[in-house]
Amino acid sequence: MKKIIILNGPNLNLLGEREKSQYGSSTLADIENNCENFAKKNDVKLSFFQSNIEGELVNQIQDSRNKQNGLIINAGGYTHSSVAIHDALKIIKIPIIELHISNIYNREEFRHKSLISKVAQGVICGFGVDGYLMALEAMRKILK
Ligand code: CA2
Repeated sequence: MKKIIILNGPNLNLLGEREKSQYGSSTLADIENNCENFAKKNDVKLSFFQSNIEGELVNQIQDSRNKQNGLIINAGGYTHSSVAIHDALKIIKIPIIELHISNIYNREEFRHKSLISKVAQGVICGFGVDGYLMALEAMRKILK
């Protein structure tokens, strides 16, 4: 059974509480439930991790290198600034998909740059929380 980890960065623990016009009304728990349903149907073992702390995300990425077959990451605001997360992702040798709920390219200029994209196999953004399921389906195909 393939193992996939879904990492979420800062503030994504507050999904569904505010900025619903940008990020929708689903909570992170709703997203995890939808992903678990996908996992059950597709014989995938999922893990989830969310942190507001850059170093904790780096630790989790490092831990994933020998334990997971694929990694999906919404690094939140760290997408645009974190050399440490970029470096950690570059070191691991498993496929990586970058994910964003919103379309970062039709928002503020500072969101147009991603340090994650350089080390990701592919990027899904702008499809709302459905993007998590799209990323899982893409990862399932990569790992086939
Ligand atoms: O669109 C995305 O998924 C983002 O990664 C979300 C990040 C943002 O900094 C990126 O540019 C794009 C921010 C997540 C903030 O989440 C909130 C949740 C509830 C209320 C307010 C913000």
